[in-house]
Amino acid sequence: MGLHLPIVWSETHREHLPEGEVWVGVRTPGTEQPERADRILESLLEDRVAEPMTPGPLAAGELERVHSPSLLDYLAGAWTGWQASGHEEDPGQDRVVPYLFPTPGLLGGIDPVEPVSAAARAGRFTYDTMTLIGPGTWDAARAAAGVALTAADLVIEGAPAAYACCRPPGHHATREAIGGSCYLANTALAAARLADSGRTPVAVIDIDAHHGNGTQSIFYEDPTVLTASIHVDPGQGWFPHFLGSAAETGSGRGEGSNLNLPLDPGTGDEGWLAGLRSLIGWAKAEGARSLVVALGVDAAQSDPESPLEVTIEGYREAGRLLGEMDLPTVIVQEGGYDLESVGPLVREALRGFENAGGSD
Ligand code: SP5
Ligand code: ZN
Repeated sequence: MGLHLPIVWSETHREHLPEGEVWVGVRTPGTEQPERADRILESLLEDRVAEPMTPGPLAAGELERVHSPSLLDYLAGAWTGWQASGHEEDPGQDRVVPYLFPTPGLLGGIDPVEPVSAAARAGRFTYDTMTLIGPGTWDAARAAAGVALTAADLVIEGAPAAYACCRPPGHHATREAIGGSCYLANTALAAARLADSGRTPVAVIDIDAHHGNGTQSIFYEDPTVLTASIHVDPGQGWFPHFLGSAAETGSGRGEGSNLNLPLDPGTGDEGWLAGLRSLIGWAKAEGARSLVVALGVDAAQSDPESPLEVTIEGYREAGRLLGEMDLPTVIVQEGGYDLESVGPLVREALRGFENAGGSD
């Protein structure tokens, strides 16, 4: 018994303290808390003797593989820009929150002026009001990106699989926007790194309860990275609301390289695992040669953020099915918000993965 796959993490995640989410205009306590990653690591270390690895600093240009220079420039200065704006005192807001959004309805086809106000700049690069930026957010987001990239490097160097304990999560971040508690696209960075090493096509299989809209959009026209997501149906009132339908299949050269499987609220192990089998079957049929699992555990019954009803045994079985694919695999942490169960859920998913086809 015991987990053998390398675990990569960074305690720098603790510097990201969202201290809430502005939801329907009200600052609520928020769910994406530092304790999440600490609880996950604690559960994994019960099973493992070796220390987790921590990456060094990012090299120049690593984030530009999946993000625009303008988003990265914004994120690097967002907190100091907010401080300079005086909004901590007037009106008394200690996190970066967007004020207005340059939607197509506002712009009417006209190229927008590049805004100078900190709150307007936030609207240019943020698509919801829930993804707050504080003093340590940029450092923590870069550390999480480094965790994902390091796990990908371990696999490229020959490890059969590696687990990236990323926080903040990443699958809702797009090339040029943050949202859904995500800042940098950790899963997409790992997938791009595998693609650049020649293990194409890479399959990304996203089992977080929410649609992986950021990963989807980054690779939407890229046939070398297949993206598949199983999630609660956004069309039935769930985040990210505007994306995630089965009609989204990729475009241009990437036509046919994206697969979405929206599920009804209340779906449990049987329907969820049947759906996962179909995503796996698709990735195999498309000839996937490496795998990135976007491991959100918020589809669990115990999770406050989604209406899916997957059990801990369901997560273990999901891990086993993904392990049976027998591909070089990077497992990247995404959501999972119930502090009591988040650690055991990740541990069981990883145990299932490691024991696929094995006996211990
Ligand atoms: C990575 C990930 O799982 N992100 C999830 C983002 C979805 N958040 C949507 C939250 C919707 C409002 N929740 C109500 C909370 C009330 N306190
Ligand atoms: Zn989620």
